[in-house]
This record gives sequence, C-alpha cells and structure tokens, in this order.
Amino acid sequence: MRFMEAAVREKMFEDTIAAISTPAGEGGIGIVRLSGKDAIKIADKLFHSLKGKTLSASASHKIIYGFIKNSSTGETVDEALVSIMRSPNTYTREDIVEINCHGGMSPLRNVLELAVKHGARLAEPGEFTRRAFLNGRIDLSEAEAVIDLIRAKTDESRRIALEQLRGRLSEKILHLREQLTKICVFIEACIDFPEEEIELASKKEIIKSAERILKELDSLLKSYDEGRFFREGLAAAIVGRPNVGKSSLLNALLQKDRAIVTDTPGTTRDTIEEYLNIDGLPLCIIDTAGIRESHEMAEKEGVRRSIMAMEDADLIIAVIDGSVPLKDEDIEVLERVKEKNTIIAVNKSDIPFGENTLASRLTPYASHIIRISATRGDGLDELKNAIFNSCLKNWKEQKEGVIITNLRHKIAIQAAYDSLKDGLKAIKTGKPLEIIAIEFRNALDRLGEIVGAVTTDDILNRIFSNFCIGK
Ligand SMILES: Nc1nc2c(ncn2[C@@H]2O[C@H](COP(=O)(O)OP(=O)(O)O)[C@@H](O)[C@H]2O)c(=O)[nH]1
Ligand SMILES: [Mg+2]
Repeated sequence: MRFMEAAVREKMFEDTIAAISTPAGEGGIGIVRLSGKDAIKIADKLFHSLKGKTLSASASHKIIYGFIKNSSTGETVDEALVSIMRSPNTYTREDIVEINCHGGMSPLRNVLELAVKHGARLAEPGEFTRRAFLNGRIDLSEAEAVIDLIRAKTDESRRIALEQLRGRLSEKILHLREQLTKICVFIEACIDFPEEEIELASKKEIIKSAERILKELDSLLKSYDEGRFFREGLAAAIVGRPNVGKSSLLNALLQKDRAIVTDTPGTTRDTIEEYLNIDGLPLCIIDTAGIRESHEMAEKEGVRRSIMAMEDADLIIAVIDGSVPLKDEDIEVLERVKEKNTIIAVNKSDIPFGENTLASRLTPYASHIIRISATRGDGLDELKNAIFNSCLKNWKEQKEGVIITNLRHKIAIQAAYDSLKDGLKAIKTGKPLEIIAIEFRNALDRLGEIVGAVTTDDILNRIFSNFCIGK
C-alpha cells in the first residue's frame, strides 16, 4: 500500500482543470469552472470584460461582466458573468474561475473547448473535490458527504449529509483517534524500556479507556443499521399473488397512475421502481408481477424478477385481497418472505367480507397487519407509519447523535472495533506488549481511513469515481 502524506500532497497539481459544473440540458445559466494555478491566466485569454480590465488585475471574490471570445476567429461566443476566487479561500484551495454563461449545450461546450485550447485539462469526475481533499481543505469523510448532499433524496438525508460535510463525524473520529493514540504511545514507550513492567494502575487505566472507545465505536456501528437508509434509500417490494391490488397500492402511495391496473390477473410483467418520501425516509418502492405458476414466457420472467426484487428488498409489503377467502397462493408468497421484514396490507377493505379468522392466520408472517383500500385511499397513513416504524425502530434516539451512513465507514469502524477488542483481550490475558501494540495501532489506522489520514490511491479512485464531472 502506498500511503499519501500531507506533505507529499502539496504542489502535486501542475495542471489546471476545467469542466461544465451544471447539469447537461437547457438552463437559464450554466457554469464552466476552472481550478489550478493557471485558472485566471487561461480565463483571461477567453474573457473580455466590458470595461477592458483583465481578471489578473481584479481583486479576489469579485464578479465581472463581459464576453467570451474565440481569439482565433474573433467570434463572440456568449455573454458571461465571471467569478474570480483566489487561493486559498476557495473550494479547492487553488485559484478558481467560474464562468457563468447561458445554460445551453452550445455556449457551455464552446467555453469549455476554449479553456482547453488555452491550456486547461478536462477534469475527471469529482476532481475538484479530490483537490479540496488533497489540498487539506476537507477530509475524506467530508468529501464523501459532498456527493451524499448532491444525491440526498429527502430533507432528512440532506440534514445528515450536511452534518457530515461540516465535520461532525470527523470530530468524533478525531476524538477517538486521540484517545487511541495516547494508549499506543504509552504501550510503545513500555516496549522501548523493557526493564519497566507496565504498572497495574496504568494497565487498569488502559483497559478502562479502551473499553470506553469500544462502546463509542459500537454505538456508531449501530447507527449504520438505520442511518444507511437515508443515504441509500430503502427498498420496499410490493408482493402478492396476481390481482390483489399491488399496482393499485403503488399508484395510491405515489398519488399518480404510474402502473397499469386492470382486473386481468398477470397485467404487471416488469418491476417498476419509484421514490417516495415517508417522513424523510427515502423509500424506493417496487411494484412486482404477481407471483404464481405460469407457462407464459413474459409472465414467467416477470415472476422471476419479482422473486429477485423480493430477495433484495429491505422491506416487504405483502398484499392480500381481503374481499375473498385466503388462497394457497397467498400463503405460498407469505412463506417465501417469512424471514424478511414484512408488513401485510389487507386490501379492498371497501368491499365487506367477514372472514374473522384472517388476522390470526396472517399474524405469524408479519410485524404489522394493516387494512387498506388502495382505490379509496383508506389506511394508507397507517401503512406509511408501519413502514417507517418497522425500519426505523431506534431512530428517535439515534437521530440526534453522530450517524454513519456509508458502508466504507462501517467496514473501517468494524475493523477498528475488532482490533481494539483483540488488543483488550491481549492485555487482560497478559500477552506480550508487542502484540497488544499491533492491535491498537491497527485500530488507529483503520479509523484514520475514514477521514483520509491514512489512505491509498486505490481508495481515493474508488470514492471520487462516483462523483459527477464538475464537482
Ligand atoms: N374494490 C377494490 N378494488 C381494488 C382495490 N385495489 C385494487 N382493486 C382492483 O383489483 C384489480 C387488480 O388490481 P391491480 O392493482 O392491477 O392488482 P395487481 O395485479 O396485484 O397489481 C383491479 O380491477 C383494481 O381496480 C381496492 O382497494 N378496492
Ligand atoms: Mg400489477
């Protein structure tokens, strides 16, 4: 592994990068962004301010009006407002120029091409943020929060990403690393002076401190179980035999006619996915084909996809037609999802039917049983509450604390936890100090991965390749 040190990171960037930072398509304005030591010089070659003043002669953090011109042809490409931000108070800590022109593909592409012609290089996805990290303005977990913030599907997801961006997780990790460092330094000092036995009092102190850190790591790990839903969304599959009202339920939850509803069983062939916001929980809701034996090719494939969606889902909404007696096909579906987190929606409550044994037959299969009418909209609020509560059991207590939402962080914390636990066991059983020290050091390094204090090119490539171009 090649570790990157802060000192090495400085002066890494000889080149100036450029990208269109606004989404593709038409918009009132669009932004081409440049970052690097030649950003201002390059922008001066394509921008002509109305008053004839160059950007190089302008003060930092100013916006200047003028025109973008192609110097080879003399053509004016667009009218623009240009922001100039000088290092170090910028997003990347380098000089940044943002060219605000009209938001169509032609002006934006022309501006970008001119920037490249005058010496800029096209930016890779996430390269601006990568520079912000490598230049020490933000740490790695904060850089990851940038993309989480962009992708946040609900206000609650945004709140959590913003907290991470503002360093709440980093502070926590920093604090834990400080405590761990103290332990490591102490143990390593004892190794250097082998004639001095580790005193009983110090040993007790180390054990106490390590146990405290373990507890905090454990609560971070626990926060992931529910916290991840806010970053990734929660997949809920609507399943059931044909014609019970699955597609009607999807439409009712979305309040639009998204899926085709007919009274012909087997209408839905493909799985349909849509997002729904339930009190800040981003729910990806999947309508599936009715599960039954079929010899018809398209339906068979639909059933296969339903079963796949069912297996991958975090939550199952099993729909039963409450207006007719329970069928063997209903039970077969419920048997399939027995091990999953399941809610049963007993549909068509608008049609009276008096099977009074229904509830008792369904109870073994679900955490919640809700009577609904998809066509009338009855019981939907109750169903949404059940969805929220069955997935976010501890959320009320957890939401105020530091939450982890990212699998990479969870893996690192889990590894730190395991090492620390092994180290603790080694102390308690009187193992050699060298062994104890290795475990504690490893825990420290694994925590360092989260904020990027310890990292490799490989980790960085993986993280930043998920970004959009221009961020
Ligand atoms: N009365 C009544 N009919 C419903 C209700 N939900 C769905 N249906 C009807 O049941 C039939 C099958 O609905 P659909 O949503 O296509 O079922 P799917 O095959 O499970 O997706 C259609 O004729 C719907 O209008 C409901 O709550 N009440
Ligand atoms: Mg359907």
